[in-house]
Amino acid sequence: MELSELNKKIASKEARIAVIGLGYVGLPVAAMFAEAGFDVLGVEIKPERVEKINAGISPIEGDEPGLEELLTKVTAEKKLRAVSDYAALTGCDIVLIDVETPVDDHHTPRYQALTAALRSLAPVLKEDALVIIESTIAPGTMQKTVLPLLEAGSGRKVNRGFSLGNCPERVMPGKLLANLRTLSRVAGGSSPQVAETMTVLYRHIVQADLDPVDWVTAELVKTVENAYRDVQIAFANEVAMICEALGGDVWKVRELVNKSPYRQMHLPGAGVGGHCIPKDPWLLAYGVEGLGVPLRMIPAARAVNDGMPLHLVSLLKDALAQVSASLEGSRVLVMGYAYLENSDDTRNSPTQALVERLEQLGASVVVHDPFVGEYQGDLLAAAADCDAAVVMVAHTPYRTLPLAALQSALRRPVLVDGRNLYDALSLRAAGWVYRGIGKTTV
Ligand code: SAJ
Repeated sequence: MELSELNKKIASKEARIAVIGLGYVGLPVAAMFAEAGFDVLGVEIKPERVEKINAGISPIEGDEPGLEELLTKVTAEKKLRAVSDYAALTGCDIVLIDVETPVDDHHTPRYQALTAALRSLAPVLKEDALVIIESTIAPGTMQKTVLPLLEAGSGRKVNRGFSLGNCPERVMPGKLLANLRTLSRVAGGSSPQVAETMTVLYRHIVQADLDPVDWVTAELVKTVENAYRDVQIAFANEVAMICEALGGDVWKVRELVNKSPYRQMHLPGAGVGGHCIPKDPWLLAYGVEGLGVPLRMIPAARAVNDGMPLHLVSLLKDALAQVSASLEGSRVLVMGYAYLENSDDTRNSPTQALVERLEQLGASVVVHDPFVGEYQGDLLAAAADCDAAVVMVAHTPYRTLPLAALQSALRRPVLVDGRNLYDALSLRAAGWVYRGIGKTTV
């Protein structure tokens, strides 16, 4: 089928779409194409997820406005069906791949899920089908990893026997459907014509700009935009260190700096977690590995941000010393395990590094988080027998805490504030030994 044929089938919605990997990205994408009127086949390796999805139940935790209702609708209309078997893909004209692309402890991409999906897909890939990688990948991955696997496995050549593209997404937990609908996307095609066809396809679910590009540009846009954010946050964290050393208040400094036009200093904090920001800078760096590009800022920003939980430990040590106590043998109440405020998502949580360091130094830890199941419960009860409290996440319930009650519940009036939730002066006036990221210690 020529591209013109495929374009017609997309326009008439006869094109059969498959989505491999029904997670945070794949599931809403599959549901949205089904809602747009396409027959969509979801391929998912976890049988329990297949079962839930076919029953119209979303397996995604956390509050995702509209997703469950949409899923119920499109599965009831038989527009979306989930399976585990790749054989069903033989009839699909378009295949989207949304599998995980993590990096390991050495910051090297782990493409096992991606290569496994490609190896399973290639032999059953329909003649002239369009394959689109939506997962975030290092620049160069389309050319060096994806293309060879598909050509070898299908016995066909790109732009002759099949088309290929990269279309990264910009989802965020809690806004999956909204972000997919309203944020622009780049469509990186194996040829300009393929890129155009991709924009025709995505126009059915995306209301924002769809920019046809080559696939290296698509790989770069996604990894660069998140590396950019990581560097911006690291800069704010480094300024916080400067303010602590000089007796300043980084939050005041940031507020006044941002009054200057074209300045947008980010928020310092207890660390950078989540499924994107800690990972994507390393994918970008991997794209130029061995090419002699002297990367200094991107790895340094990662080191600064990964160091913030450890900096909180040193602030806590300093505060405990002020009440003649030490970390060794202390019991610490850690407030917040999610990576983001008012979320239950704990992926790459900065709190993990804090807990590990505290335990290495001989402290015991009680974790509390109003949004994460295993850490929910009465905060004041959790505070009993603790010598200090450390705030890691700016959850709204923590902003309105009865601080006098917390102080009475703790054995010592020590509080370390990783997210600028409290005012230093008023806490100190109320008898707290208070430390805050980017704030003077006296
Ligand atoms: N953080 C800071 N200071 C800041 C901003 C964030 O310390 O100024 C920390 C957060 O506490 C969190 C981590 O960084 O631990 C990540 O926060 P985030 O707001 O970037 O949230 P994410 O990880 O969900 O980022 C996603 C990304 N979107 C995609 O990759 C598609 C990111 O590019 C977006 O900018 C962000 O959502 C958003 O704000 O939409």
